[in-house]
Amino acid sequence: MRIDIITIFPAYFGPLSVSLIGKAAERGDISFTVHDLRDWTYDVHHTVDDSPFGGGPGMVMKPEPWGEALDSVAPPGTDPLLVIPTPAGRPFSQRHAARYAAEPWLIFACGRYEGIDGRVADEARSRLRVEEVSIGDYVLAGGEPAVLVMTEAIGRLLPGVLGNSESAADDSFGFGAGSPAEAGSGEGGPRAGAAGGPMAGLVEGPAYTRPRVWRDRPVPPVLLSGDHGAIARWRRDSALRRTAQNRPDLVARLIADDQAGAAAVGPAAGGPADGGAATGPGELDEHDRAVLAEAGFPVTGEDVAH
Ligand code: JD8
Repeated sequence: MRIDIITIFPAYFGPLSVSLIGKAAERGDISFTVHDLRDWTYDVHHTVDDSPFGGGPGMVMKPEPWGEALDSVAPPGTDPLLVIPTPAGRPFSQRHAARYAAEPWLIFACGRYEGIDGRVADEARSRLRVEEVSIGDYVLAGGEPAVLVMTEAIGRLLPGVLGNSESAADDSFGFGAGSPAEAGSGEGGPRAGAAGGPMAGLVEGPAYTRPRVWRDRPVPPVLLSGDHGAIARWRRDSALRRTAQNRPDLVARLIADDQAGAAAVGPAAGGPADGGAATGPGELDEHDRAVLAEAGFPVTGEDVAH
């Protein structure tokens, strides 16, 4: 994968040379090129900003340096995906990360000040695929930190980047029935669904390692049992409880998907009268519903059946 980054703070991306992304770059799995936007300015001050038309606080990034930079980095006839971080963008999610990881070439445009003149994205859309994304509902001072976040989320999904002890298969927020290709183009984050791993639509529970007892705190005994079925069940329960505690929005989506799913396979849809053993990933089984009910999310099978 090729990644180009255009910024007025090239030094911000030193961290790309460390940890697993740095090793991936060393191996050539990812080729990073960081461009200084000021290279496309010609006045003695290498000016990249100017005051906003219509008044208001702060400065706006001028269109000319950006136009020339994008013409140079993505010459006519090339087809990179241009990603512009902005607090006004679509919520970046694991789905975006998976879809972007399937792209051969990404360009990230890092804005600063009050943002980039709006015509730059419009002009770019006349010849490139352009996506404006936000990494979260808080305000940063520029796009650079968002690009560091996204390059890590994308890079770790590339083949060979994660060590074999790690796997992205059962990531939190694993997306559901939809393929990565659907990711991002349509609204909405991960959807617990058939294709997702055991953690589809959930956040993970806590993890433990040696010593078995630390400061009089033992590791949950089931994890030492060797009973992989019981361990998997315990981990899913732990994930359901933590998701209910910290991400009620994800539980609401799980329940909605489960009801939608059951509606699709339930008696009304000619499915087995008992709604069938709801064991598919993303579907809630009786045990899941009991755990969620105990965590404050009463989901009776009845709700699902009708
Ligand atoms: C790009 C300029 C700063 C934003 C005036 C503060 C993403 N989740 C996110 N929060 N903030 C950003 C982000 C902020 C940026 C730029 C991304 C370019 N700023 C501006 C508007 C208000 N200042 C982001 N992704």
